[in-house]
Amino acid sequence: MIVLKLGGSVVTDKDRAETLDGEALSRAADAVADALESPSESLAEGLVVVHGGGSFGHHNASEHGVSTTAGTHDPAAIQDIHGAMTTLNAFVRSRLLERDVPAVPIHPFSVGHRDADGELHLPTGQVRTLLEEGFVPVLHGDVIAHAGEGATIVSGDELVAELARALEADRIGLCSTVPGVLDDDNSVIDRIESYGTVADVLGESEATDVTGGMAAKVRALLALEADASIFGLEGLEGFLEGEGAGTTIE
Ligand code: IP8
Repeated sequence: MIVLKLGGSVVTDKDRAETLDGEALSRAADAVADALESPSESLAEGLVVVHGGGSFGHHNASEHGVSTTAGTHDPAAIQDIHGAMTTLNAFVRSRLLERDVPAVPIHPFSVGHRDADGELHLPTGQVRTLLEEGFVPVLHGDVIAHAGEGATIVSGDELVAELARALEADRIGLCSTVPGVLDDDNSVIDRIESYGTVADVLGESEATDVTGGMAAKVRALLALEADASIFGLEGLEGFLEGEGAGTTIE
């Protein structure tokens, strides 16, 4: 099966609070619907979609000083962050449903938690059952119960890694605002087999928010069994149809 992350900055307008990028979201939903019409071997075994926050959730989280490690005990803060993310989740699912993709919600706040070491625990029985019953579960970055911290943030990327491990995904796709992992000349790196080969381009010293984010993504994906790809919206349908797209991380 395939675990697909739709980046928050792909499907929302990052510059305006709680605003969709409706056109991008429709393109993504079209690509998913088209690919599901004649699914590749791994897609036929199921698709789980995870989306990030973009202009939903992140500003609420920073307003309340909540991060993946710093928690809150304020139920109003949890409501703000979770509410923004479930609103975005409903938009994502309705675009998929409009195209007859059998999308159903799973809200991580209601099912998972972090232990006192910050490790994420996400039961996947319902995801597995929904997949077997032909649904496309749609999860999202969220707030999550955290032992000793109240509730912290769980990112879409963490959920993707956890789901891919637990469900033994064949392929993982991260649909991002860039066409892949870029080298110094801004061209897409075709394949990454070890972090050492790309450490210079993704290195901490030059890390802006975006490259820092990409470095963390590449490290996390290298640690997983399944092949992963990072690509832009234009690569989404090809990826779902089984073609190589953007950068493949082995
Ligand atoms: O955009 C974060 O998810 P991400 C979700 O995948 C939040 O980092 C801020 C609640």
